[in-house]
Amino acid sequence: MKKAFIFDLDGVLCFTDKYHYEAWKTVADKLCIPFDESVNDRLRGVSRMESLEIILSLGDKTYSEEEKIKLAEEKNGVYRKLLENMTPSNVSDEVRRTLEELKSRGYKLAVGSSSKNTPLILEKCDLKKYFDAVSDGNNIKHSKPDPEVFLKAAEFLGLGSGDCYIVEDAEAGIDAGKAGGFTTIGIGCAARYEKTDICINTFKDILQTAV
Ligand code: B16
Ligand code: MG
Repeated sequence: MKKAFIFDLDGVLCFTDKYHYEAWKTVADKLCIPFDESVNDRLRGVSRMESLEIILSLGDKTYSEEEKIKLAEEKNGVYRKLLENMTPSNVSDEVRRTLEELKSRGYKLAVGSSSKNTPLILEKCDLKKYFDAVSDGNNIKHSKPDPEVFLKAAEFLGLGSGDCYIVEDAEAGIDAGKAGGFTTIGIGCAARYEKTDICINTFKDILQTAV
């Protein structure tokens, strides 16, 4: 029997996609690069700098490292301002009740997110209290699909990858989970991905896995 669940943040516990979209669109519009929801979907679970590379590849200009860092900082500035609007109401009762039920069944819970803004999001949404460990973009060198963020989360819990489920919405996150030897649970886009081990429709379906 597994001992823990490691949750992706954006797209699983809460939804910041619209903020990422708005912030990247500000940068893309300034550079006259076409940007829409389908491009935004390709950025799920992908690090900030890799997301920028994907957006810049849709334009025809090349940028120096310095320019790229400035563009990423600009996006993050807009994004963090938007995150300030988040409140605990941005996390559903379904998510909160499921996390509480998993804890009462004795499971350890952790966050495994590519985002360097994880501490701010957890604080704004009052989510920190549910988790025994947090592994995020601030403690890793390699972003998803590399398994580092999840392996670190398991290490912080004092467990091995065989003891933990990963819950993800992004293909890059499922690839990361599989590469690390975890059992993966996919929701949203990841529930339609052929490499996902267990596909669920809605967050509380996790409870059927955790028997
Ligand atoms: P930041 P997750 C990911 O979070 C997002 O899905 C992805 O769109 C974003 O680019 C990445 O975090 C980095 O975020 O710019 O805040 O460091 O899905 O792994 O929780
Ligand atoms: Mg995600």
